[in-house]
Amino acid sequence: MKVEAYFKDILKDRKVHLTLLDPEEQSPQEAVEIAQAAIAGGTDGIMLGGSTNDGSELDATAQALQENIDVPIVLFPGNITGVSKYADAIFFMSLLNSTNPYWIIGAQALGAPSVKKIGIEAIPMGYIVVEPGGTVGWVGDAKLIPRKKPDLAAAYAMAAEFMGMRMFYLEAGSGASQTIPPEMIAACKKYTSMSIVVGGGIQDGATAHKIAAAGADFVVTGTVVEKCSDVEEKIREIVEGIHQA
Ligand code: 1GP
Repeated sequence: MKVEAYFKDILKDRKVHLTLLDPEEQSPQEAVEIAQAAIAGGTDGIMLGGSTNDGSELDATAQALQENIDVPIVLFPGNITGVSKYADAIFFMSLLNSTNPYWIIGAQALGAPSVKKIGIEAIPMGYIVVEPGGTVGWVGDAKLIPRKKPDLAAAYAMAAEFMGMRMFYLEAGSGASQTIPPEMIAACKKYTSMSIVVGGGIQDGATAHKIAAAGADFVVTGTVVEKCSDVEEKIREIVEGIHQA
């Protein structure tokens, strides 16, 4: 089954948790160990990417994961170097609130031929960066959506849906001190029928629950597994919070 259909199938019953790994943060073998622990804790898929990516590290990590895990591996590209033939799919994203056309469509055009060539599934996704925004906000020249303006986020979501995108990612920035506000998630959910993805700064089950209860279909965590000693237990706590929503 294709990855998007696989996730849609899960969404009929419950919400989805994805674990984000940055190939630059650990060796391929360590990435496999973290992924296996996260899967044991209940994660539904592994996202691979970062704001600064080296293509060879990405390939090595994606290949090691493909040989050792069964859940979908989805690329989360930070630039044109974020493509690998060892993944199952790619979130083909446009940073809609960037002020720089490179991040809205330039990198996508440059990367599209390699996506076509390797033939992996491309899942169209609108992506916006909200305050505080972190590294991706800076790198992506984002005009950060103010936290107190849920309607602005919803306007971007509606535009993304009208342009044919099927997923919409609200990003607070990796390691953000504040997560996406629940009212903003609820507004995007209310005005569109896309799958809403939320990430940035989610570190515990209670927060994950709040995010999912507000309307997120996908909850993404990354940094938390880099910091904790028991990945399986931490992911289980987060996944339980999401499933209860
Ligand atoms: C970053 O939204 C993701 O793109 C995950 O953020 O690393 O804070 O979990 P964290």
